[in-house]
Amino acid sequence: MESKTSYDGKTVLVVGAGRSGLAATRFLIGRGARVILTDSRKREALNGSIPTLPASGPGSGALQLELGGHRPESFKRCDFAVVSPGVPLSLEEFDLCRKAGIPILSEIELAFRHLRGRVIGITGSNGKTTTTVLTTELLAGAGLRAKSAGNIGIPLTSLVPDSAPDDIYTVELSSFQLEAIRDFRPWIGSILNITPDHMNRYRRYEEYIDAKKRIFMNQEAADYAVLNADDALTASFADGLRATPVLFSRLGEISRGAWVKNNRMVYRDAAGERELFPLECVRLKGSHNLENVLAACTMAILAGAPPESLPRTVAGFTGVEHRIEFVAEIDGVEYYNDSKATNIDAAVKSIESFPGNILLIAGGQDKGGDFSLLTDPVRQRVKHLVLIGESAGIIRDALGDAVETGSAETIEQAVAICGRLARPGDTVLLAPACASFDMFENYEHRGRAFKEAVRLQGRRRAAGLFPSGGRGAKKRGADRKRHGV
Ligand code: UMA
Repeated sequence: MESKTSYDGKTVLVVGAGRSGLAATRFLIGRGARVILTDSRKREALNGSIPTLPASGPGSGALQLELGGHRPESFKRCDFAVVSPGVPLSLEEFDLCRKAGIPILSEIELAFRHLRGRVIGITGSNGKTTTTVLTTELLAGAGLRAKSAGNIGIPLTSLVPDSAPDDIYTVELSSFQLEAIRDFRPWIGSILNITPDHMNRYRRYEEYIDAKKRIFMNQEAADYAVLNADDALTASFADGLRATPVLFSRLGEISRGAWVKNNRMVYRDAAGERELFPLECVRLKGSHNLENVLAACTMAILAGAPPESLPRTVAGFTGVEHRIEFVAEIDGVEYYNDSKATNIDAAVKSIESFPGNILLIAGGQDKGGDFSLLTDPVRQRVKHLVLIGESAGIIRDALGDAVETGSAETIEQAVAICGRLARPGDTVLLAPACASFDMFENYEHRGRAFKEAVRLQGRRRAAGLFPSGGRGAKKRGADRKRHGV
């Protein structure tokens, strides 16, 4: 990895002025490049996030903005282009780069070319963020210098300047980010699982799978490919990789990696089989989260964490914001925020994490998935469904009469409806199965809005303003905050 390359005299086109584009712009200007930053949105729509540069001195005159649309000439006259994850490579203007032989790199690729330290790359349709954060915590708990980055919300480029050879970067990777890598080569790469997602960006499911598989394309035998033995598709990738495959399984025995034996997590490698910890140590809800813990432990051990250092961190890990996050208990009803359940499979897993009596809030921007896959879990565990957002009609049609269904204009209204209908022992769950962009800036914004609505409801109940379905029920620590489960 070249860490000191200068871009003096180079012109770089950065496409997309979101978090990735801005981080790439700052980095490139710091290395002497002249940057053309372009975004289809106008300046007013970009929330004032466009960087300002000094009028004179280093960096002055290095930034040219092209907002409110993309100018074809810029795609023809740059040395290379850096594409943000949210910008599809099918964007017409990129054909101009391709015709002129101009490389198009993802922000992750740019970062990798300069990063000092080792990279653990984690992708998959679901569980990426939880696994990324837990892996980082397991490594830190073992005294290693680990940091999370990537799709989790921290552009990898922003960490390059302070990176050091001893660092380990646990990088959450989306299929979008992997589409435009060239040399990116994680020391440890993992695909946790694959189910259809982002079908509004890909023409065929295979294209999405192929994008995910790119995580392994530059690996060599000294690298590791960590795969889920319980997911037939990802397990099948083990054959034909140059990297050394290491598997994890919650259902069966495997020869190398982490698995479950007699309700205990064990790890087996050339040194033999070791018990890691009893499953009761895992505080996260749902079998999908057990897979995330297995994956994280496997990667942490491969990256040098002593197995005996893991139980303490696992037992203290209560999850990540917006992923089946416990928000409050109000009048005996528990509220959970799973705003990150942005696809159908994630919503199914979320619903299946609870035994039943769920009041579900779902809906948002449709990504082209098959909502009828929600029918069985909803029929079995959901007692009332409140739909929000653009996709409300499509979901209602797909689910038919599977459950009593209502709708709401806002998330506050949806929480209020659920609060009225819920009885003690019930669970109100936000698991949208959709993207958030029709009503919110992103899923974090949606999750925060949900949590605020729940807390408001708690305060109103405490003030006796609204009678609840659970009125008269013994209040079990109303609004008791207990993040994660
Ligand atoms: N834009 C154009 N031209 C286009 C399309 C978009 O200029 O043709 C512009 C938009 O107007 C916008 C910018 O591109 O201003 C958006 O770029 P972006 O969506 O890539 O936003 P970033 O802020 O850079 O966020 C991205 C990831 N976003 C997406 O993949 C959609 C973030 O993941 C990630 O945290 C961040 O980089 C840092 O790495 C979010 C996400 O939703 C959480 N990811 C998807 C998911 O998890 O399902 C993949």
